[in-house]
Amino acid sequence: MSGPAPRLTLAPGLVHVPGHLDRAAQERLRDAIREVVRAAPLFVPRMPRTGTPFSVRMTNCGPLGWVSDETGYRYQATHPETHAPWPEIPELARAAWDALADHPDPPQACLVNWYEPGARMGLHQDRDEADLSAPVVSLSLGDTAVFRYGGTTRKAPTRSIRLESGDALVIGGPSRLAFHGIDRILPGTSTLLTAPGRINLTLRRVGEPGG
Ligand code: MD6
Ligand code: FE
Repeated sequence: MSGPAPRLTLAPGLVHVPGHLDRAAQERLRDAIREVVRAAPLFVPRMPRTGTPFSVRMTNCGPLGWVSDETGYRYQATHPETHAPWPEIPELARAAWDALADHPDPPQACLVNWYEPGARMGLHQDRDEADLSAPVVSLSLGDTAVFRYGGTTRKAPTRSIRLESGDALVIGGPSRLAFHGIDRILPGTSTLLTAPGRINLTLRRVGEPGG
């Protein structure tokens, strides 16, 4: 293992850690996510009210998982289709939280997003968590993504960076409610996965602080 990767502060509380996971760790985490997907198959989330499908497919691990359908966004303890409890958060993802979150409690939810080439994620805030004192820690595997971020209002100017396989991103502190999204995936930029595409993990605290 190499030493800790440099941390680039993009805005107060918004920190990019290129190469947080080396190649061996990426391979182990990829294999662990394959097991998660075997236990909790990817599903297609739908927009509240309209039911428009997302272009990413999702699953979760950890005590709680984030789901979205016509009735709204929420965290729940079971898979929306199999109704089984979510599998455990892989050790390496837990370790990334411990290294980067600067929070005393473990993550309660780990959302797994699968992007095929052409998939994207519109500009949004992560605000379905009652505990906004904890950051969201994100890990990227596979093809590079163009990640866009702005301020805490939709009107604030935005910038973009590339998130490569093994990179971590922390959204916390004054940036916890910053708007962000994925403009596109750059197919063929990584050899980690057998299919072109990208996996993103986001680790979160969900409950009330101290709850
Ligand atoms: C993605 N990530 O990287 C989408 N949210 O595919 C997110 O929406 C995200 O990377 C909160 C914190 C970090 C993130
Ligand atoms: Fe997000």
